[in-house]
Amino acid sequence: MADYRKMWGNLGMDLETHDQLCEVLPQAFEDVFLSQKNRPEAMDYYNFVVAEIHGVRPAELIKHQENGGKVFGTFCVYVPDEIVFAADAIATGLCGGSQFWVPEGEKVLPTSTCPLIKASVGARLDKTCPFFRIADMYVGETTCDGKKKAWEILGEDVPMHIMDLPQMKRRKDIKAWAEEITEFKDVVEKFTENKVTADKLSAAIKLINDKRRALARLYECRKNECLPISGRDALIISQIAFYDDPARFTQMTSKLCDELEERIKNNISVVPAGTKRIMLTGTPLAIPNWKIHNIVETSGAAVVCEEMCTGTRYFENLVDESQTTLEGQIEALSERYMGINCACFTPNHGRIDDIICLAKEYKVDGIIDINLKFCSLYDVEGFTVERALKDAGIPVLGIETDYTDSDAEQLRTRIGAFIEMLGM
Ligand code: BJ8
Repeated sequence: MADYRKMWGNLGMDLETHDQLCEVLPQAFEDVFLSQKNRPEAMDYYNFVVAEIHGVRPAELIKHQENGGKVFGTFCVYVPDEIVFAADAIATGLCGGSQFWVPEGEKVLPTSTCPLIKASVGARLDKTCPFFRIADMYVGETTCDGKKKAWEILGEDVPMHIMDLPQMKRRKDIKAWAEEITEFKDVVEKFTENKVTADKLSAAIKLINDKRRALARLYECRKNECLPISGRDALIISQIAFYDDPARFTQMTSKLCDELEERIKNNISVVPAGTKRIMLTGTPLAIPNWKIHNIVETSGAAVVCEEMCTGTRYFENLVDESQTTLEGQIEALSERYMGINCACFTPNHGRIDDIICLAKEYKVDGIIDINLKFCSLYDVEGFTVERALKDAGIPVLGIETDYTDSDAEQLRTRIGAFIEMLGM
C-alpha cells in the first residue's frame, strides 16, 4: 500500500494500532485469494482495491469532502443509496467483518452481541478504520435489537439518522417505508444543502440499478456447470461493491463478466468437472470475513451462490426506472427494498422460497446455512430454512460461527464430512 500515514493521521486514526491491522491483512489475502490457480485476469482490479483498502477509496472520499460533498456511512442493504447519490453525496458501507475490532466493541457491548455489530462499533471506537472516520453521518436502521442499541453508542460522537424499518410486509408497511425514505431524503437534503430532484433521483436509480445488473450478470455466470470464477473471488467482489465508486465498480465488473462469459464459451473452469456445488445462506459476510468460503473451497467443493446480503439479497430486483415524479420514484424504491427478505421480517416465507429457487438455478449439491453467533433472527429462522430444505430433498448443514479462527479446524472437519457425504 502507498503511504497514507499523513491522511490517516489527519483523520485522527490510531496509527500504531492501525499498523497492527495492516500487518495481518496482506498475508491473509495472499493465503485466501492470491494463492488460487487460474483466476480471471480482471480480478487484478479487485486485488488492487483490497491492497489499497484503507488508501485509494478513503482518499477519494476525502477529496469529495474537500469539494464540499458529504459522505454517508450505512450498515444495511435496506438503506437506499439512491437518495444519497441523488444529493451529490456518497454512500459507503461500514459493516465490520474482522475479529481485530471485536475486543474494542466488547468494551461497550455485551459479549453476547453478534460479531458484526461488535466489530462495527469497535472499528469506530479504536480509530483504525478510515471509512468510519470519514463518514459525516451514519445511517442506522431498526433491523435487529443489537443494531438498534449500537446506534445509541455510535450516535454519541457522529451524527446519526435512524430509519424505522417495518418488520412485516403488508401494504401499509410498504407505505410506511416510503414515508421513511421521504424523511431520509429531507434529512439528506438538509445535511448536504443539495436538493434531490426527480431528474437527479432518476439518474441515481439508474446508477445503482446498473451496479445491480453487473452483479446479477456475474452471478449468472456462476450458474454454469463450467465455473469461471471461484466463490472466494465472487465474495470479495460483493464485499467491494459496498464501498467502491458505483460507476467504476459497474464498469470493472462488466469487464470481468466479459472475460467470464468468454471462459464459459471456451470451457475454462476454476474447478474440475464434478466438483460439488455449495450455496451459502444466512447472515452477511462483511469484509474481510472469508472464513467459510476458504474452508469450503480448500476442502474440494466450490461456492456457487450466496443467499446473503453480501450476495443475492444485495442486487436482486431492480428499482422501477420509469417513474418521473419524486413521489412515484420513492414508492418504487420502497417496493424494491421491501422485496429484500431479511430474517428481521415476519413472516418471511419469501426467503425460504428464494433459497429453494436459487438452489435449483445454481444447480447446488448442498447448502450451508451460516449463522453469526448471537444473531437470534437468523438462528431461529435456521430451523424453518433447514426443515424446508430437507423437505425439498436438498442436503443442508447448519453452522454457527464468529470472526475468530478458534473453530476453523472443527468447521473444516464438519464441512469436509458434509462435502464427502454429498458425493455418496
Ligand atoms: S438486511 S441481514 S444487512 S439487518 S447478523 S447485525 S441481523 S444480529 S446484518 Fe443485516 Fe440488514 Fe438483515 Fe442484511 Fe443483526 Fe443478525 Fe448481527 Fe445482522
